[in-house]
Amino acid sequence: VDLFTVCEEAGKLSAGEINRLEFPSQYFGSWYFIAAAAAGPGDPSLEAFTSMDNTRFRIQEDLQPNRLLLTARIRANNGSCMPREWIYLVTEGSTDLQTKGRTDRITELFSCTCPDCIILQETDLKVKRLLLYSRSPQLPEACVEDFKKAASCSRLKEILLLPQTQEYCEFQGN
Ligand code: MYR
Repeated sequence: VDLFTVCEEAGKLSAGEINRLEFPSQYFGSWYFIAAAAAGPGDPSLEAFTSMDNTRFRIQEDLQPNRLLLTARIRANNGSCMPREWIYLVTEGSTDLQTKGRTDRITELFSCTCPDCIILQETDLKVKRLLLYSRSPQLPEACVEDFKKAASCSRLKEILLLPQTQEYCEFQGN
């Protein structure tokens, strides 16, 4: 099959499997960062990730309504654990997310070809990237390949796979 066919069929980003009725609660809990894609080498979109060995995220309801608390534990290549925190703002009737304090940034959710993964597209003034997350630390190779295909069809050909050679950092109380 030619590239056009691949991109029309398998490679198209789709939000079809995003369950809007349960949104956002079906995404609560723990996630692992698997891969990221951007336009090309030197793209600032991937800069933040090049010194990471692995990252674990946790999503939960915030105390305020229509807000999600996103916490991360980043394991840097040098072994240190870096905690990070963001707040997502949820708009009724949409699965697009805004990041508190980053009004230019929009995060869109897309389906992944395996059941327990999700693709995020982050766009802001400087950045356009696709991010792949999974409920478990490893994803079947085929899902990662499909992610690469989807990225390539969105003209994002630079792929960064998280090395995941070190242990995951702990969340307090786990
Ligand atoms: C960043 O590094 O710029 C932020 C990364 C966001 C990570 C989100 C990981 C979990 C994705 C689950 C879907 C969330 C939908 C409410």
